Amino acid sequence: MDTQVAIVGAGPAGLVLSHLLHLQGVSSIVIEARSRDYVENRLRAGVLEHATVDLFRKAGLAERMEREGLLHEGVNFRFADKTHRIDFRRLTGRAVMIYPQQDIVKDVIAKRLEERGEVLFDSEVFRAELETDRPRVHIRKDGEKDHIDCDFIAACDGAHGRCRSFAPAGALQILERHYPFGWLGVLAKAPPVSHELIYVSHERGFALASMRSPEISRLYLQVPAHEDIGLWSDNRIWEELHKRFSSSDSTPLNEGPIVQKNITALRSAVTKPMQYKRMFLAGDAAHIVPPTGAKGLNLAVFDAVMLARALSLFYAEREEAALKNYSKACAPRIWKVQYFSWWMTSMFHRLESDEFDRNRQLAELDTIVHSQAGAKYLAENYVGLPFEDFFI
Ligand code: FAS
Ligand code: PHB
Repeated sequence: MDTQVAIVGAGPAGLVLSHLLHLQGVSSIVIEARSRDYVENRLRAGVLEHATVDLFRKAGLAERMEREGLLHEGVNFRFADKTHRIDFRRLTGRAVMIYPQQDIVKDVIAKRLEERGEVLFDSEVFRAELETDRPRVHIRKDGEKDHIDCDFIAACDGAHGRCRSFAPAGALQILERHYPFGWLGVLAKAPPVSHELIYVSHERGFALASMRSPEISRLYLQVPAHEDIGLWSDNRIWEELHKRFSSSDSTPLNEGPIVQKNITALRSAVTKPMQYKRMFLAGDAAHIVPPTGAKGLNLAVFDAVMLARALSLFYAEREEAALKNYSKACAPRIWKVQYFSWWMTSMFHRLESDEFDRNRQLAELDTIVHSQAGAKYLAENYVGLPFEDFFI
């Protein structure tokens, strides 16, 4: 098989990249290790920044999102027994959209296949030859081996992807932070308690009330890192959620059957540079953020835009500068998003610290919700910093 860009991974980064390249007449093949059914039902993120929504609209990917997505013009912070609303619309003129990541994956796969794009499922990339102007990607599918020759490889294979390891030792450096806690996430058939998200900073730990639809709640609890999910019966989960969400100005959470629960460790990581020869990293393959700032998916889309633009310029004008400069061009936004995600995480989670730190945390939250400048700063970062339009 032969193509211009071999894209490893059918997550948001790989799929959006493939679609944007298609709009610019650049061919690509997406190679995905898992089945179509698996990637279309994998529970992940749910908050879309303003710029991500804008891009999907311009790229013709927004039809179902417009119908089923939930526009959120604000968010709620609950601490010290009170709830405070941050009004995104008043502070920034913009909003976020709640639309499940697996629905984005479903929509973009359908669009690619509708446009006769190539997405190879159940095909794992296990090796790549990079020391050449025509890289070769080696694939294993149903035990059979095959390969794709291409001009460029887009490594969009996620947090645990192998593509990074195809670069020689020392070529890529990973800067990272591990947090001493994780998130126990549940999906429950229970109407959300509020029409907007509620972030809680409680003595017992962080909690978050999000949603997937007016019938489905997505709820999170801070738990110790490496916690065994087996220790958390559904009853214990609801008990702990009620304790952390209770405040003098709130209504109790609605309970319902828990249809999915898992624990995710929290980590911050940045790979630099995001390229080696003709292989370019995008999305979680290049950087990981703790989900407290709801940025992972949005940063993956940002990378896809930056890489699609650089590759399109190469094919349109044989212009290599944007490709050479890809890592440098992405770095400022990646570090701003890393900072915001780290900041939200350290502001809301119970740290193994003393009462001084706890009171400092509460004062920080109080400052944010009661200072116009503080609330505006948070709102600007939460709805997402604008990124240069792909469609210029
Ligand atoms: P993805 O991980 O989505 O996609 C990578 C793809 O590459 C996968 O489909 C994988 O199967 C494939 N792949 C891997 N190795 C391969 C190989 N060798 N050959 C072929 N294919 C290969 N963000 C939030 O904002 N909110 C959340 O609640 C949230 N929850 C998360 C929960 C988990 C468990 C994880 C890991 C992330 C979560 N995130 C969340 C962040 C998430 O949204 C990511 O940022 C987003 O999925 C990144 O998209 P991609 O970079 O496309 O990577
Ligand atoms: C989610 O809806 O899954 C979600 C929302 C906000 C976050 C993280 C996850 O910060």
